[in-house]
Amino acid sequence: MTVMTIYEIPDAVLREVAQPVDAVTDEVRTLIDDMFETMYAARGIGLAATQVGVTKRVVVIDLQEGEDDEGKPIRDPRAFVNPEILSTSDETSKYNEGCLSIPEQYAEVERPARCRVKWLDRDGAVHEDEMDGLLATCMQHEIDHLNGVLFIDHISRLKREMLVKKLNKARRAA
Ligand code: GNR
Ligand code: NI
Repeated sequence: MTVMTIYEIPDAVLREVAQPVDAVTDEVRTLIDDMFETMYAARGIGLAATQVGVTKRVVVIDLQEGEDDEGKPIRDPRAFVNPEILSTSDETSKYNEGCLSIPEQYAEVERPARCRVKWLDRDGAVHEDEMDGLLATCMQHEIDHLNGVLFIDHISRLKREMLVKKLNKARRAA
């Protein structure tokens, strides 16, 4: 198990379109395990392979809701290989999004409130499900990464420029 490097803007890898996985092999399962370790270490709720510099269509999500009696997070790791949005609702919802590739910057993003998604699990089995709430938002955010799209592409140019300036200022101060 390895904590991988998370690439941040303006790294060019974040703008690449990821390639579909043709078979869920042990190599893909190792990537999934390393992505979970990386995501938990960074305290994120989702991670796309693109963010760790691997341009394959692999996503991990754990909404990390709740903790046990000892205060440890109750884990619900979910892996998605070749995730595909089949349809989206007309109804939208707004969520204050963040991204591990744009550290500590947040902005309200409007997206479809629900989406129907098809994917392969870590054993290569096909699944299809209707997602809503934070899971729907996070899945759309992660599939965007696989297509080289970031949440800041969904906000106004003025807000984007302000956010990037804030990030660069925080980086200079660090
Ligand atoms: O940790 C994350 N939180 C988050 C909050 C709202 C909407 C999407 C996300 S995903 C993000 C981790 C990340 O960058 N995934 O690509
Ligand atoms: Ni992100």
